[in-house]
Parts: sequence; structure tokens; C-alpha cells
Amino acid sequence: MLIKIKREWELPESAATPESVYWNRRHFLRGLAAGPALLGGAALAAGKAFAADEVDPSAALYPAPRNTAYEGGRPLTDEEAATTYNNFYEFGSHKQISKVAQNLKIRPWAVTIDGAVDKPMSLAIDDLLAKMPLEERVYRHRCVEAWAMTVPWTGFQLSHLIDLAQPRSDAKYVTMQTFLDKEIAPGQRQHWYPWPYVEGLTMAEARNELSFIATGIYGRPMPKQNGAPLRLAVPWKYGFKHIKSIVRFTFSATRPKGFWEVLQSREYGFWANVNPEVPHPRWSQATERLLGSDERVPTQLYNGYAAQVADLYRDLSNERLFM
Ligand SMILES: Nc1nc2c(c(=O)[nH]1)N[C@H]1C(S)=C(S)[C@@H](COP(=O)(O)O)O[C@H]1N2
Ligand SMILES: [Mo]
Repeated sequence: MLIKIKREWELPESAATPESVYWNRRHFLRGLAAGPALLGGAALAAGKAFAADEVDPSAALYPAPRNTAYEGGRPLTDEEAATTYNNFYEFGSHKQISKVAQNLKIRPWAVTIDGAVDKPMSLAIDDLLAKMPLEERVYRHRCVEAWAMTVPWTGFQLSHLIDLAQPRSDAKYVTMQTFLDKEIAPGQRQHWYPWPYVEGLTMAEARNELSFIATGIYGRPMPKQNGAPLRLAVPWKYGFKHIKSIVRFTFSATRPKGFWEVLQSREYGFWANVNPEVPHPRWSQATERLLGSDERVPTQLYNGYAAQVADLYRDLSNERLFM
């Protein structure tokens, strides 16, 4: 029932719960430190919440070399803010999911590549990481809710995965899908959502140099709450396109419908390109709040990436490109 899905996520930031009542990360960490030694000191110092017996086998790959062609153009967001204020509906329809997200098991993790490809395959995440050239890029991230951050992602350009898959000429879109496990993801027990989360891009978008599969952040493996072990980063599009914890890439001739488009197509579309002049039906997109501060700054067309992506949309003026 539609009324049930109109939750906090769809409210403008200004109308949502004041941040002063949000879950207090520092308090949480203090509580843990006083309890049994479940977490290593190093993990605590890094603001991580990994159990000591759960060493990420890809840790030695980080930090990867910084690609200085991709700079954020504004100061980096505080790591604590970027890793404790999250959207990940599988773990709850609010921002404080970083603790419950630790229940996600990220090894073993298989990634399936299928559909209209010459080389369908399923490979373990660590085998995929070994094949891909990892680099670090600073990207801006703009959520449709009008908050934004600037973070150093580590990962690889999506075009390298496409080259591995060798899509056939009838492949026009790539659809990505998140894990499905309602034992560990309480949000997935809420049956009115169209799980699993999916998102898609045109092949031209997916091959754009900016389209990036992020496997780490701030020079370390991706925290679970940010979408471990791999998530999409398409910085000229609203955040809901940046699908987390991907298990499948499917190439197809037909355009997929994303999770939010299925729920509310009047408000969330396929393209979702950032544009300050096209308001969300219920709030303005003219400015954005920088995560970790109260500062609001003007939003930019294509989130500041027009030079790299505007050409993708030259012949698509009949489409709803900005929602
Ligand atoms: N599977 C999945 N991916 C998701 C979401 C989600 O709820 N589930 N939320 C999206 C939204 S709305 C945003 S803004 C970003 C947030 O990423 P972050 O928590 O790393 O900042 O993740 C995106 N990817
Ligand atoms: Mo978002």
C-alpha cells in the first residue's frame, strides 16, 4: 500500500528528525570499549566496527594509488560522518544503520555477470579484485534528499568489468542487483518494498569514464554500511542510483526499473541526473547540505560533472532526465 512506503526517506532533510536526536556514534563506541574486547583497538581508532576475527582478505590492496584526474573540488567529508550517516534500506529506513549492517557477511561473496554477454561468469569478489586495476578517486556524492558528501573512493572503472564480460551488440543496459537475505537484513522483511534493490544504466553511461565500482573508501576496504564489498558510484546522478553490495550485473536489451522507480515513478526515475533547476515534486534541489556540517552550498548541473557527461543526453530531450 502506497501510504506505507511514504517514510522518512521521502521527506526533505529540513522536515526530517533533527540530527541532535540521531544515534550518537561516540556514545556507542564508548559503550563497546567498556564491554568485552570484541573489537580491536586499531579498528576502533579507525572508526570501524569489524569483529577482530573478521579480517578483510582484501585489506592489503589499500590504499590504492590516487588518480589525480578526479578531484572533488571541495574539502573531503569527515570520515566519521560519511560512515555513520547512511542510506541502506535493507538495514532500516533511517540513517543510523551502520551498526546493524555489520551483520552482513561479505566473504564468501560471489559476483555473477550474465544476460546478453559472450562471457557469462560467476566469480569470487577477491578474484574480481585481482583482475581489476584499483585506483582512488575523489568524487562528490549528491543524495536526492539534498545532502551531499565528498569522499575518496577506491575501486575500478566499470568499463573494465564490461570488457571482462564482453556484452553482445544487443546489450543496451546493465542492471545491478543487491544481495537478498532477510535473515540478516531486517528491511527486507518489509514486504511492501520490491526487493532485491536493483538499479540500471545505459551501456553508454556504464562505459563513461566516471562510472566506477567502489570497493573501498578513505583508503580502506568498504565498510558494510557503505555497501561492501562493491557498490556503484556515478557522481552526476542522485545517490539512489549508487546501488550497494552488488551480487549481479545483467546485460539486457530492455530498460530496467530501479527499486525507487518501482515504488514511486512520479518522484524517482531511471535517469536521475542532478539538476538544481528541476525540483523534486516535494522539495527544491537548488542547494545541498554538506554532510558533517550545517553548510549549504548551491547544487550544480550534473553535480559538477557536465563536461564529462552532458554529451550522453544530447539526443534524449524527450526523457525525464533530471528525476
Ligand atoms: N542496496 C541499496 N543501495 C543503496 C541504497 C539502499 O537503500 N539500498 N540507498 C542509496 C542512496 S539513497 C544513497 S544516497 C546512497 C548512500 O550511500 P552512503 O550511505 O555510502 O552515503 O546509497 C544508495 N544505494
Ligand atoms: Mo540518496
